[in-house]
Amino acid sequence: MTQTRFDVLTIGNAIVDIIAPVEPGFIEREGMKEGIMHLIDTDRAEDLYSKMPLTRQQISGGSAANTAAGVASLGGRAAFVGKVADDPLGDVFANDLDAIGVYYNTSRLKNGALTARSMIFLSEAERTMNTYLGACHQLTEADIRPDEIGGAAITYMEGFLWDPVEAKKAFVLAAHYAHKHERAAAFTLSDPFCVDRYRAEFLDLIRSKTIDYVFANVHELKSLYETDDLGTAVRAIAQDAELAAITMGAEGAMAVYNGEVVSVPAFPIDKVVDATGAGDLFASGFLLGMARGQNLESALKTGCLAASEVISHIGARPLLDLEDLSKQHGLA
Ligand code: GMP
Repeated sequence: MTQTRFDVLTIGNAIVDIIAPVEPGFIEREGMKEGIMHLIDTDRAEDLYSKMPLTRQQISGGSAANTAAGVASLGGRAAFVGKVADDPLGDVFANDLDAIGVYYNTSRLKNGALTARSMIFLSEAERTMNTYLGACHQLTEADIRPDEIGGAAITYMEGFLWDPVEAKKAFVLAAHYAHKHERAAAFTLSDPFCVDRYRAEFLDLIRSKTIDYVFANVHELKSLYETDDLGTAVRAIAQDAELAAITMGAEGAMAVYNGEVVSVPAFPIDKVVDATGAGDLFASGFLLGMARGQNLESALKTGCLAASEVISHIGARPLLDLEDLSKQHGLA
């Protein structure tokens, strides 16, 4: 094996979150259901965007992109593959990755679809999301470069990529390139509903060893094996996967590797301000630990520490330098 160029390369939906508070009545007047995620088309996306107050905050998101940002903040060499358009929000997305030191070189989409955005309206009690997927759903095999994947110790992908047919092919091709270069391929189950849509295919990816490392929270894992009992689900994934990393919210996280099970508690924090990104940042720490050959316990602890930072504030990207934070806790 040659030397690696990246510790972790992630592939996923490239989305910008646009967050703004709205006055009472706005949600209802616009025909939205408060607290719910609505999928919207181009016209609706442009209309709603124009109605957002100028005080809106634009923060790049996307699950796998958040993970790459976390790896870079921890001091790792990170890369991201995902599709944005040649438009202002595409610039926001690329600039945010550049600013944190994530390598990002996917060609921009030029056929008219806009960069994906999730407009998040904050009312008194709820976050109401309106997500337009646009360009991010047009990732194809042509975006998967053997030299980039082959240069990454671990390639980590979102289960969400199974929604668009072309992205699914890109996912499988990336796993193939990773193995061709004797690297590891990992994926996250992403969401319990996503697991529901693709259960048989996800199990096949794991059992056929297309994927080496599986990331899941307890809801996703139980959904995969259609059981309410976590122990049953953990025994099943231990049989099927070489390595599984399972997040358990306030209970911490667990890794199962060749029959060995290691658990660590959650990193204590005063208050969970916004749980968005917890799983993404856990993955950053755990993946970087594995890429650097740390033991399971250290990798899990780095994951929990990174997660604790991102849930202490609004937004799914770290605000503190996670490398400094991990040094302070004796983990770097
Ligand atoms: O959900 C991913 C990770 O985020 C978990 O493994 C924990 O490390 C962390 N996490 C999630 N929810 C909580 C919580 O309520 N409290 C704390 N301290 N950590 C959490």
